[in-house]
Amino acid sequence: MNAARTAGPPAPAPGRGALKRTLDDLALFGGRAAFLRPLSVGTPNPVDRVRLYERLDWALDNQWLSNGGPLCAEFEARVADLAGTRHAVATCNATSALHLLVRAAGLTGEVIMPSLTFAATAHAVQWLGLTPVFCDVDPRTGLIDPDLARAAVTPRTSAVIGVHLWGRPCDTTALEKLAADHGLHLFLDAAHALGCTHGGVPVGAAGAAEVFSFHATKVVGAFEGGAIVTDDDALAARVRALANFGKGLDEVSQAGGTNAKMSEAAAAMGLTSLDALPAYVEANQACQRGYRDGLARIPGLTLRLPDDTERHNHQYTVLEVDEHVTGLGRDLLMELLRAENALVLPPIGSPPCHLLEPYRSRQAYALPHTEALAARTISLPTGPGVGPESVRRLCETIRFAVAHGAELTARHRRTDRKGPA
Ligand code: T4K
Repeated sequence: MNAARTAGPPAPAPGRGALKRTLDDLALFGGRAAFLRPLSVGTPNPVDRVRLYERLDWALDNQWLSNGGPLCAEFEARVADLAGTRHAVATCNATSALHLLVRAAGLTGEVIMPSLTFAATAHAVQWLGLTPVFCDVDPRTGLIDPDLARAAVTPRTSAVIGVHLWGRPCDTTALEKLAADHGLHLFLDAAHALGCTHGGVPVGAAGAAEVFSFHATKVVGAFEGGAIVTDDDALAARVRALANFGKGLDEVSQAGGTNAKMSEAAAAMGLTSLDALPAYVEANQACQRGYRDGLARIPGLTLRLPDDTERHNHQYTVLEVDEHVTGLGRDLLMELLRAENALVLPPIGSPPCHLLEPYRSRQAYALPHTEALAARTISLPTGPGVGPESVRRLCETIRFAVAHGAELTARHRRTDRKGPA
């Protein structure tokens, strides 16, 4: 990435309240914020604007702006290359990509998936009249537990969707066996896992197909975008046709279709963002190293870092807070950091799908590992806009807060009861 040409906001400057010595120094209790400008999770990664505008100019001159244009084809080739698959079909977003797979496979009835995922995984299925069935995760990984997925199979089950949550690949070998044993379709929601490997192999070729997201907040963004990657020639042709109003499908199998195509503008952005993927990964990794060093040996705090024997995009850094040890709950720690202008968020999957409507009022689930993880974790800012100094400052603030966990919680309760002065 050419930094000089990549205009973006400068890294968040420290506020005058950067150093915390007493509880009164915390912005939560009226002190000065540690960050002058907000330090956010989900800030889009900056792109080389000159290159982006060149590509947009080229598309405008070319007078071909959608419907499988040359930039879209180039984007698909590069995504397939990254995923190690024969095909990539670019779409307007990942939710539509999941819709296409549900339709292309002719799924019916129930689809098993983890509840610890973004709502889109479940909504994509229920929007088409199917029933998502949620199963619990392995508490060590936060990923779908294949044994529990197997236990959830009924005669109505037509598919399983595994999710590579936070870019950590789920156990596709066990899920493939489950699918084969029961004659089910297996799809993978790889929205977070572009550029990651599983057993040294790029994420993308497991199950019948995998789906990436290129939403603005993802490691590679196309403003909005998605892609289905697969080695199945027939499936690729079918989803491509379904994404384009069903054109090209023969009369007998005519299934109608939708419009889920990627525009040339999105492909221009996606390509320019892909150009910088190594730089994004490096920046994310530097943030993760900073968090690992800055939050080391704090009782009650655990960083859920990716497996370092695999290639990873390091986009999501998740911190787990054990309130019984810290004396400070996840929600209060988030409130405290947000007051400091560090706009941390619950990670993707919190709240989990089974606690969201329309699922919550339809069926009660007992998913203890999912609920525990969703309630105890925080997503920390990463990316080129964050920088080591911001990470260091954030870690210092967290360290200070946890060192005074019980005292801080008690004071917050008293302040809360009194209400605003
Ligand atoms: N499967 C999984 C596992 C997913 O995580 C997702 C999407 C999907 C499937 C479906 O993919 P797509 O159909 O979207 O391609 C956002 C994104 O809209 C969504 O793509 C993403 N996952 C999800 C985890 O996050 P919201 O509604 O939570 O976004 P929002 O508006 O609350 O923004 C999150 C943070 O990002 C905030 O701190 C603001 C910041 N932000 C956001 C945007 C859009 C920016 O700084 N700039 C921006 O342009 O869904």
